[in-house]
Amino acid sequence: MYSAKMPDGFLWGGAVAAHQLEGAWNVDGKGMSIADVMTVGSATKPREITDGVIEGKNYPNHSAIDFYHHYKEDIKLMAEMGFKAFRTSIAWTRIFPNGDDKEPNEAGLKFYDDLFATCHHYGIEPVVTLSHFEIPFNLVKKYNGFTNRKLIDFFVRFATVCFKRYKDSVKYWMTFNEIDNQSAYNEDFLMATNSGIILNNLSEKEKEAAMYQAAHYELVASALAVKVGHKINPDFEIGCMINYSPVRPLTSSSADVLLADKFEQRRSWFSDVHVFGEYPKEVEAYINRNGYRSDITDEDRIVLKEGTVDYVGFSYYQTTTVSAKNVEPDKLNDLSKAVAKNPTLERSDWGWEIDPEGLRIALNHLTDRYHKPLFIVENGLGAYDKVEADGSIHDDYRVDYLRKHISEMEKAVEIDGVDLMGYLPWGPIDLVSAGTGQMDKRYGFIYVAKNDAGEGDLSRSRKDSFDWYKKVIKTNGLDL
Ligand code: P53
Repeated sequence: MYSAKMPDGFLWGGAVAAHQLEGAWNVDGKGMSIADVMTVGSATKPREITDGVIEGKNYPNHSAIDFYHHYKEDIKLMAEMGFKAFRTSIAWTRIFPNGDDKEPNEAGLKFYDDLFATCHHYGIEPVVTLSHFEIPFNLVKKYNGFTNRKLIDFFVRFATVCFKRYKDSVKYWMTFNEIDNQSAYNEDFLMATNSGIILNNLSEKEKEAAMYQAAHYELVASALAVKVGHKINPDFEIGCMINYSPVRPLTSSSADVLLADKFEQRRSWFSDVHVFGEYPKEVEAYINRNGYRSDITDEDRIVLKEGTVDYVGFSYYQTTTVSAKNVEPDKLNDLSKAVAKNPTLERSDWGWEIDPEGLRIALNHLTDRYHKPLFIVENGLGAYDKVEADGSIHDDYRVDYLRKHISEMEKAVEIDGVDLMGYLPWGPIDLVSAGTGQMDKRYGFIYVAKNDAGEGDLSRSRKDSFDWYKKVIKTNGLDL
């Protein structure tokens, strides 16, 4: 298999999000977030988003893997693998429990002081997402989330407090996790997690309009944060974060090819605005034609231009295949309607298509489009693991998946000249799945004894993939 040494300083590590591992959901002054009102689901059953916390329901994020009290031992294990970087998010509700509070919560700020100090103790660079699917629930209820312009101020206040407090302990930042997920605006889960919008009674048109308006406010909030951040510390590297899935036509027909292009335009505009500071023509025309995003000011357009990002962070899980049999190119609105099954690819137990070469394609597309450094901040395979009688876990399927993806990544760097900052696969330690709320959909090199029903003593152990990834990092990617 192809392999190559990565450049010096390449950031090998892993990525998590606060709400998926910390637990301690109401400890030390933390407020309720959107993640705290999502029940457990499964591969076939969506998570329920409840109106507040309802007695008797199973909310897996409330306790998760209790990283809040185990982070020292967990970071130590990551250091043992040789991690150079660790991506996590700052739970907004630890800092501003209601989102619209005037003053931050000191106990929350202190937790991240200690976490980042622990990382630095082992020479691990923290990489921090500001908003990762954990908007304060009070902002959802009181303001309808990001459909309200006031949210810009609340987010910027939160970002500013974090930038000032962690000025010397965090260099790499991202503003909104997978901001482009909401292009599938009919999905309640994606609108709630991206923008804090509860859709219940909206028509499809209203949902789409809400998405374009909310995303606009998020992009303005992101640009303002980038500006503030660079003032606080000019050495900050502040990126955007998208869920990048290269698009391809199911057949070579012009209708399929045009649909694939339209799909790409309608999905990549979020990062276009982040990187170029202006809306692309196709999306501007689409928005105007439909009368969406009624509130955009001249001042907003200036802010977008002034707050462009330093790098493009992205998750890569799968490619997307589209068919004009599903939707004609000129009728494309909700992107999920265009998606077709790719007959050439295998799938995970959760139906996610597995396509390692797609990662090389992604790295090339993004480089050609943006001419910016790239950062792979998520990639990985969610799988069921089996614990043997002696406690060992032989996750060769995980190693196989990651090895193939890393090999393609190394081709992109070595052969295609892509400027890549690092590789942070998702969930180096087992955690709560965002999409399903399950514990048994596992990504980790480190196993955590807890299952979907919430049973287990939370003990940590090394899977076979632990030693494999350690070797990969030690050889800077040469020995896969
Ligand atoms: P889970 C949807 C589509 C692609 C990535 O996902 C997604 C989602 C939301 O589920 O989420 C990202 O846990 C996200 C992480 C998440 C990870 O991918 O559903 O940034 O929070 O855990 C994996 O298997």
